[in-house]
Formats: sequence, C-alpha cells, structure tokens
Amino acid sequence: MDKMLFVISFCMLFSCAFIEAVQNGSLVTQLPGFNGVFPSKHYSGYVKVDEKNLFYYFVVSERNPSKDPVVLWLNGGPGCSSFDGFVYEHGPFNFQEGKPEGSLPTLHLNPYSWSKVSNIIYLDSPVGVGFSYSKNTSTYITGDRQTAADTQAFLLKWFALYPEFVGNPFYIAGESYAGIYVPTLASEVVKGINAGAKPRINFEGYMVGNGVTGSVFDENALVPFAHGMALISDDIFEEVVAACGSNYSKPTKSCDENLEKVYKAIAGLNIYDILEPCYHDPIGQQDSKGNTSLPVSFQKLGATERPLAVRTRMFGRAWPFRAPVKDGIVPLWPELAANKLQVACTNDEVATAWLNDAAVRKAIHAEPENVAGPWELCTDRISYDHDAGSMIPYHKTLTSDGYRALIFSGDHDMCVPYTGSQAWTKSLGYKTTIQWRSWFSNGQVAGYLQGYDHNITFLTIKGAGHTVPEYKPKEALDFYKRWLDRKPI
Ligand SMILES: *[C@@H]1O[C@H](CO)[C@@H](O)[C@H](O)[C@H]1NC(C)=O
Ligand SMILES: *[C@@H]1O[C@H](CO)[C@@H](O)[C@H](O)[C@H]1NC(C)=O
Ligand SMILES: *[C@@H]1O[C@H](CO)[C@@H](O)[C@H](O)[C@H]1NC(C)=O
Ligand SMILES: *[C@@H]1O[C@H](CO)[C@@H](O)[C@H](O)[C@H]1NC(C)=O
Ligand SMILES: CC(=O)N[C@H]1CO[C@H](CO)[C@@H](O)[C@@H]1O
Repeated sequence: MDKMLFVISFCMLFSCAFIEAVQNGSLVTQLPGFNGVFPSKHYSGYVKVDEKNLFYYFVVSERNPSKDPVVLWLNGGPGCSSFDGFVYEHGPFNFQEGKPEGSLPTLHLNPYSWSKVSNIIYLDSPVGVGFSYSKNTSTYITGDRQTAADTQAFLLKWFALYPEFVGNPFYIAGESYAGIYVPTLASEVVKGINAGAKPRINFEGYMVGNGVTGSVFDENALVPFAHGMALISDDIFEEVVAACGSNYSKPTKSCDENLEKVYKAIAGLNIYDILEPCYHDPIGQQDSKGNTSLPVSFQKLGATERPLAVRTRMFGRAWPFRAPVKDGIVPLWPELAANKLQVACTNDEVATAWLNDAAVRKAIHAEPENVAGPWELCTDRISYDHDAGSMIPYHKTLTSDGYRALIFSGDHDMCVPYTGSQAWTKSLGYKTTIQWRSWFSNGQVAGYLQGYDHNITFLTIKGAGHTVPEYKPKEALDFYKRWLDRKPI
C-alpha cells in the first residue's frame, strides 16, 4: 500500500490524534503566568516505558539547537521532581511568588537559563516522582538499578520521538542524590551503545553537582568541612580526629561522643547553605528580615546577581544529620522530616502552586491530579533501594572509557559538602593536568578547580549552596557553557 493511502486509512480507522501527538502534540504553546514570547520551542509530555508513564519537559536551545548538546537534567532525593531544577535553578523562567500567597506565580524570562546554550530535558524519575505515574503502583517500589534501566529505556524512546536531536552530543547532569542516578544511567547508556542499541545515543559525558557518591566519602566530608568553615574549634576538631581516626563512617562509642560536639555546634544552621538564614523558627524569621547584629558586609556574603530571593524551603539528602545514604532502603525526605531527623528550613510554595494549577497541567500535557496525583517537590509514594553501592567504580570505568566528567560543588553546602567530592575525585589516582587554580566569572574569582587526566574536573563555586544555579545563576551558566563548549573554565 502506498504510504499516503496507508496514513489515510490508518487515520480513518483510529483517528489522527495518534499521528499528531507524535509529530507536534507535545509542543507547549503557552504557560499560565507568562505573557511574553518563548525564546525557543518547548515540548512536554509522557514517554511510556512498560507500564510507567515518565514525564519530561524539553526546552530547545536558544543558541543553535541542531549543534548544541542535549542535556538530561535529574534532581535527586530520591523522590524529588526535576521541576526543582526547572523552577528554582536553571530553567527558562524566574518564578515570582503570586499575591496573595499561594496564587498563581508570575513568570519572567531567566537570562541565565541553561537553555541559552543547550537543549535540556527535565525528567521526573523514577516513576511515582513529580508527574510520572503508573496505574500499577507496584512499580513505585524501585531502586538505583531499576531507575537506571528505566531511564535508559526512556532515552531510547525519547530520541526516537525527537530524531533530529540524536546526532547532537549528549550529556547527563544532576545534583545531590543524582550523584547516584547520573553514573548509573551513564553506565547503562554506554552498555546500550556497545550493544548496538538503536537509536545510537551520542553520549559524551556527565556532570554531577554536590552529589552523593558513597557512604565512606560522604560521611567523612562533614568534619573537615565544619573545621575549615570555622563551625568547630581546633580543639573539637583535634579531639574528634583523635577519637575517630579521621573515619566517621563506623563510629565507635568514643568517636560518637565526640561527633556529638560537632552536631551540637552546627545545629540550627541552614545545611543547604551555611551563609543563608534558617527559616524554621521565629528567631530565624527575624534574622531574615534584617533584624540581625551582623555587619552589612557579612549579610551580603554570598550575594550574587539574582532577581529573586533564594527559596526558603528545599529538599535533599541530609547528610550530617544522621541520615546517610547506606546500602538498602533510603528514607525519603518526608519521612526524615516526620522523624525530625533534620531541620526544615523549607518552602516550595511557588512550584507547588504553579504545578498543581489545572490550567498549567493542561498546558504542559501533564495528567490531572485524579490520574497522576498531586505534584509534590519530593514524594513519599515511592520506596527506594540504594542497591548500586559506591559510585567510585562507575566513575573509574566511565572516565577510563573516555567520557568527560565535571564534578562541581557549591562550597557552602553542608548537605553534601565539597570536601567529599574533592576527596573522591583525588582518590581516583589520576595525574593532575590542571593545578588547583581560581576560575573567573564577570571579572571576579567565582571558585576553584583542579583538572585530572581522563578529562575529569573538580570545580567549586564560591559562596554557593547545595543547588548551585539557584545561588549563583550567572556563574553557573558561565562554567556550564565553557565546559560544554570544551573551553577552559
Ligand atoms: C500540529 O501542527 C498543526 C500544523 O502545523 C497545527 O495546526 C496544530 O495546531 C498542531 N497541534 C498541536 C497540538 O500543537
Ligand atoms: C506491576 O508491576 C510489577 C513491578 O514492575 C510487576 O512485577 C507486575 O507484574 C505488574 N502487575 C501487573 C498486573 O501488570
Ligand atoms: C572507614 O571505615 C570503614 C568501615 O569500617 C571502612 O570501610 C573504610 O575503608 C574506612 N575508611 C578509611 C579512609 O579508613
Ligand atoms: C530584633 O527585634 C526585636 C523586636 O523589634 C528586638 O526586641 C530585638 O532586640 C531585635 N534583635 C536584634 C538582634 O536586633
Ligand atoms: C578535551 C580533552 O581534554 N581531552 C583529553 C581527554 O583525556 C585524554 C586522556 O587523558 C587526553 O588525551 C585528551 O586530550
């Protein structure tokens, strides 16, 4: 049968909705709260992997869509939606809180959107997170290996839907618990390429920001961080080192007693950025309104070019507060909060108000609440098993195989502190190719970096917290662009 005839008879039988959906049904044409013109095309919708409906939002590059890399962005948790990145970090819009509180936010274009230089996919993963859902809720019981396999299946289907992007360089990026998602997925993608999976993904490398890596490195990061940042005294530091032998991952009784002194000293700080006030109590609220005895220069520490205030509420792993990610079931953030295992300096109102608005869900092709459930920044409807162990062997294999890696870290994050990322990148044992040096943004020192053989770079962002682009959007776009463009940072 001739192709046209086939299409016509297919359409008569099944209606043309299917064909249109594949071609252009996922184009986003307007967004509630935004009155301007989109600087590039946006697409969103579901890709079905078995019984799992995985939701993505795709922003086409504003520079050169056919040449610029395609980047998959993943937020962590586990259980947190990648709309965290879209709304609060490097998405195409800055969200201004609606008035009155809880009403629809106003969207402004973000001059530092990562879509300025890349095609970027925000994926809600694993199934059960954000807008991703399944009618079979047994699929919500998952873990590292299953998630990596599902996301690899998603990618193959996604590139088949958007074949014009399959030749672009492809990168995987994420932060926090995505320190696990990124290397495990990269490993699946490489396996697929080696096995001749179609379409062939043009995978070139990956980026991890303030990422979880393995319990030994992660747990040993806090004490040197607290000491370096003057949160504990030399005496406390020396005592805790003597009692624990610089190894805090399996504390003895005496080590534990000394760690108490550290925990006591850091209690009340905003773990996601030690320079930011913590908003969880009335005293913190007062400080945030300028009622503080700190000199103005100190209050301005960490200031940067950002139009809107850093949100007051955030989710993520709470490393120092005795909830480390060990092998086995990982407690989800809402459970940690309920057990008072960590401070709740947190507020996700803007994202929650916008993404639960029926008109917004319709505009972005997300199923309504009665099908996909309410959108939550971090869900507790999944059960998640950390079953991939330490990421060190993954990083070794990927970098030895020639994939590029950028390991970046906001140096004022205490949740997954830079001390851990610095230690594990060094532990790979690669020759230093770029000696520790400062890097610049806008004529100012923006942080430090060290380059290693096999194209793995460790980079800090001075004064940034756990979610780097939220704190330092301009600096973040600068290093992101230079690294993707293979220029010196
Ligand atoms: C699909 O494309 C056609 C032709 O360009 C257009 O008329 C139609 O509105 C589009 N549909 C959607 C859902 O974007
Ligand atoms: C539901 O999902 C689970 C986990 O993937 C699977 O083992 C089971 O067969 C599925 N149930 C049905 C009825 O498809
Ligand atoms: C710390 O202790 C853990 C558990 O006993 C062990 O696996 C690890 O190798 C130790 N790390 C160092 C740096 O000694
Ligand atoms: C903060 O303001 C309250 C009420 O105005 C006042 O009682 C208190 O002394 C102030 N604290 C500081 C540190 O300025
Ligand atoms: C772009 C780049 O830095 N490439 C380097 C990656 O690592 C290999 C081996 O270490 C070098 O030979 C390349 O020059």
